[in-house]
Amino acid sequence: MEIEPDCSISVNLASGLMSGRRVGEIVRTLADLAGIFADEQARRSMPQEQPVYRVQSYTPVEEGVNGGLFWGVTFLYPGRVGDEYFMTKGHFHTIRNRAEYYVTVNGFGALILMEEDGSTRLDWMMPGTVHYIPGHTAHRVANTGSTTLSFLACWPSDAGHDYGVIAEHGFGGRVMCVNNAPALVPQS
Ligand code: S6P
Ligand code: ZN
Repeated sequence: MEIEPDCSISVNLASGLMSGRRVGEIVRTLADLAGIFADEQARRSMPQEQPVYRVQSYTPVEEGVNGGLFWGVTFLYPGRVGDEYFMTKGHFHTIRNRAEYYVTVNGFGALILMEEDGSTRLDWMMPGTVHYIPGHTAHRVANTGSTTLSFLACWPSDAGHDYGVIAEHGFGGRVMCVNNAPALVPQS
């Protein structure tokens, strides 16, 4: 269903922060990310209410509508669980061929991309980088810097989010701090 577009939505281009009545927001804390990091014991020993990331989104049509676009921004805070950088849950799109754009606003990180056969690669993120995430590609972001990593996103309104495959099998690699630098560590 078309919802009347809201012209009072704006984005602060210096920070990525969106404002407007129709901007939705979710926060993911360490408690929400059980089973996501390699070192589950380390995650459990940290304050569970600690925010790991915050997502704002603008959804001018209903979720599932074919032909619309959604817009969002993610603020991924700096930190680590053991040697693994704070990261998003990661997902495939439910409709597998749906693509997405990410644009980095601030901070430094790694976009972890996994094909359906499990092959996994990284795109480095820094202010101004534009990332085209093709269909059939799971995506997750890790903050490898010491400041908040913020990135804009635009994706089709019927894409949907499939977190199940990632929750069960993870990605083909993890972004870990190895000798004081981020590296993609393959997972067996
Ligand atoms: C939506 C887009 C982003 C993520 C956000 C959080 O398709 O990729 O807005 O939802 O970065 O990541 P996740 O994996 O928890 O949804
Ligand atoms: Zn997505």
